[in-house]
Amino acid sequence: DGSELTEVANYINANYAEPNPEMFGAAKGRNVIFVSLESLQSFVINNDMKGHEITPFLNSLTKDPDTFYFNNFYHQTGLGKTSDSEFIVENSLYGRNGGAVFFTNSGNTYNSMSEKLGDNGYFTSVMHANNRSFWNRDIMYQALKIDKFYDVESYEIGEGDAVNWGMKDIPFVEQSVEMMKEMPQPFSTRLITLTNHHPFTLDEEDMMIPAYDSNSRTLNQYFQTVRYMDESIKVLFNNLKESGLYDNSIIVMYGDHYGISENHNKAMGMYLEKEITPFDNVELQKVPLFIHIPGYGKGEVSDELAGQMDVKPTVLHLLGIDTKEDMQMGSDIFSPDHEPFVIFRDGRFVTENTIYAHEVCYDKKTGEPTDSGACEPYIERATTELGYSDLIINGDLLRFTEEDQ
Ligand code: GP9
Ligand code: MN
Repeated sequence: DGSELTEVANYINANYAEPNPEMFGAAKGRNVIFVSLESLQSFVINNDMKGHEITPFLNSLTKDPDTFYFNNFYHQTGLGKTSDSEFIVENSLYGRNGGAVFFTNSGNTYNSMSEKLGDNGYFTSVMHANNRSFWNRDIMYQALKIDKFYDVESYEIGEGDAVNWGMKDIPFVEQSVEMMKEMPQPFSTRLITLTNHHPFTLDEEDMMIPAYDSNSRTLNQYFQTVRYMDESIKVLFNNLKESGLYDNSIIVMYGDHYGISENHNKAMGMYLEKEITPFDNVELQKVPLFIHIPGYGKGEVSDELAGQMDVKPTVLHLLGIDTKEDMQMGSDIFSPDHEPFVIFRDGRFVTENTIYAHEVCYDKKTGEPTDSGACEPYIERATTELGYSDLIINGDLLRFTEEDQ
């Protein structure tokens, strides 16, 4: 009821971070092109596999003056995988603990990023070459007030254009840019890539680097599909430049969730040359975040500790859109008041000095268990925050905020 909402709102207000005046509105009026990078983890960035660069294009972006690359950024998804990442980025709220919120709460009222962008004159969409009902997207996108879903029916999948789960990323981005040219501007769209999906299979002609040779076929092939996805992002940038859309857009790209599960710890340990502990498993939940602002010139590699929850306020502030009244769990990464604290859906968390996993408090620097006192205050905060997010979703509390906004 209303009193629950007040309690949650008080918590959220107390954690609000004022935008950085230098960044607020830095991309005002521009199109926003989000790219959900399927299963991309940060460990491959600026790394090599037997001397082969795995992500040459993304690596070049980490050194690009128009790009902010966040190397200390975590996914916060649960069982809803890609759909959870979409939910988090749209709402700055947590998904569900034991299932996909896209299925369980698609009838709720939300105050999504797409809705806010729509209110600010944007045409909003998602582009993804899969069936529209997968993850219940067709229904949830209505609740999120997304204007249009370019699903598999919007694409022409010619001979040799599909592998693994469906359309290959390169023809997908090529056709997506063609459709972007027809969108009313300013627009916001989210491209959801697919080729780098378990079980990471690829046609031989698309293998640009060899497979790895551990006991895990999954990890062995992962490097090759990541390399292919990286190539598709290069194609995306080139085609955006050719289309004339590039200069008046920003491109925000993030890994949606892990690709290599803990079942492959042994192979992962061989690649990273260390034994994988629960501490390392938390660190392996890092996914890349790139914010590319053509012409900006003052980008950098940032090690600010942040998570997917922070994307919504960060991007809205870049566009000069206020979030002071929003029921959001994240905060603007560029804000001087941004709090370095990332909570996972399962209760694990990361702070500046500690990592908490399976009731053990680890020292961030050594990776060794430490006095639980260092984690204690954050354990309560994590429980509170997850609980408040659940309260909002289970009680459909945002329906009470609609009228007075
Ligand atoms: C399917 C794609 C992959 O449409 O988003 O889903 P995932 O299995 O990663 O959640
Ligand atoms: Mn996914």
